Amino acid sequence: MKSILNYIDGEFVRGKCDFADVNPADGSTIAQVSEANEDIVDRAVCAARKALRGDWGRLIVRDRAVCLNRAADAIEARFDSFVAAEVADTGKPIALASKLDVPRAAANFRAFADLIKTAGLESFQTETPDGKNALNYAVRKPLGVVGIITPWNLPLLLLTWKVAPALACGNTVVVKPSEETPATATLLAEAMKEAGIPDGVYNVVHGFGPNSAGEFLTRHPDVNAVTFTGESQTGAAIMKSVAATVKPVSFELGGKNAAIVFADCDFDDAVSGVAEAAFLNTGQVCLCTERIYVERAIFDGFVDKLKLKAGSLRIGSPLDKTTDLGPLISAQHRDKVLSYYRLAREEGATLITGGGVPGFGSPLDKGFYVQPTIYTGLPESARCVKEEIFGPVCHIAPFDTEEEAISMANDTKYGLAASVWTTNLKRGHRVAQRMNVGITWVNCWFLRDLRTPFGGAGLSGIGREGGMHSLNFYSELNNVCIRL
Ligand code: NAD
Ligand code: 6OH
Repeated sequence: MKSILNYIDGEFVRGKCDFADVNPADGSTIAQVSEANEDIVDRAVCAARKALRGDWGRLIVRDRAVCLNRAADAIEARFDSFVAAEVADTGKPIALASKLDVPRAAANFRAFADLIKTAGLESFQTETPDGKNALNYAVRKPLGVVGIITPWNLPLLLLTWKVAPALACGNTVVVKPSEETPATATLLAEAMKEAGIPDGVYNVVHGFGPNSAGEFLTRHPDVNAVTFTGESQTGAAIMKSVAATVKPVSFELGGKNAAIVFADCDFDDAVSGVAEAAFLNTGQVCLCTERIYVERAIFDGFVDKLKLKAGSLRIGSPLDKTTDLGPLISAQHRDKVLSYYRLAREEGATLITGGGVPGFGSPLDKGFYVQPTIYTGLPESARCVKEEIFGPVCHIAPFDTEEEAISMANDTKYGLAASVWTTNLKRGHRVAQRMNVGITWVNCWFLRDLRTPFGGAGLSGIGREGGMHSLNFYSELNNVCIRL
């Protein structure tokens, strides 16, 4: 059986206990993962601190950028291994991992290599009371050791989205990937070595959250900042854990995202776009749409067409290049999603399609599959309309006025993303700007430019990453004031 080990100071390190890495497509065990205890997490943090004082800490910005580009090259050189590891761990279709996850990992490194070379900082000429001048300018310094904790839905994409800017700013990192998907963070260690990134700059510890590697990392006094992507409740637990040592945090959390479809939309584009937003990665993307508001004039036609789209999705083996929908991540997560399918019935929903588990008559029956599911007819107060389900499921409700649609879309404690579907340019801008979220897409969804601010309001997060926002989070700015 394959072992997945911790990675500290350039060496693979075994802990005292193992846990199983399970393939969600058939329930088989892929590997045994070595869990880091508190001592191993401490060794990783010490190695990261030591590396700050070594060659890495002395690199000029241009050479750091070279290292990041070499990391991207190393990912691309091992493209097939990264895809295979991500597909086995997550059960996502091979076509998706090849198109989205692994290319984005390389793109994350390249984007921040480019940005750090050109990033400027503000300066001010300040008039002093005695009629003279002072000059203020800021310098960018690393925060130090950054703890990075990531989820299982887009493991390599979300990990590198944080590792790349952290390294661009000269930090060192200790990463704790999800216990469900430990493989690609570990493979990245090999790519980092190949890229010539000094030992101790990138460290990996494996394990769970509470009373395990996640908590040991967030409460470690020598970790200078924590960046986290995952559930809102986990964010709350991490806030408590970092409070004692007052660490800065950046949180990208959950969502209960809305799509608003106006009668003047390009109908076929809107159906395709919303179907992708509801079902991509089996609905396990924080940005996925679980609430769809459709103008009454096209409501019935839209529901029919979305049902056809859901019915045409090919559910099957992640290794089949034509598969659209793989399994959910785990038996536990499938239980959660199916509990919402039951709850929707209890809450009085009309089932349009799905609502159960597909049968294959093959080993895939041991996988954690569910059917893509569409409901209508729930009141806005229903738990299925309010709570994040994180599966291939959406609820469609009609609206009559723009004002009503905006108010329903904004009636949530989350605030991550929204999409607006209309061919009326003014309406597109007007509605998009009134969404209480971090990102609104008009006539598209999950179209990313890595320089833009990314994050959420309310329960969906704290802070923004992306472009300069990432550089500013991962840097300590020292303002120098000189009396002239
Ligand atoms: P999760 O919060 O359960 O776990 C995420 C990570 O946190 C894992 O590595 C886990 O081991 C760790 N963790 C758990 N408890 C911890 C603790 N007390 N201290 C330290 N670490 C702890 O999330 P998940 O189930 O892996 O991912 C699904 C959730 O993530 C969904 O809510 C989804 O919306 C959200 N998500 C958000 C974004 C975003 O960008 N906003 C992106 C992806 C996923
Ligand atoms: C959540 O599941 C997806 C998050 C996406 C990003 O963080 C990104 O940078 O595209």
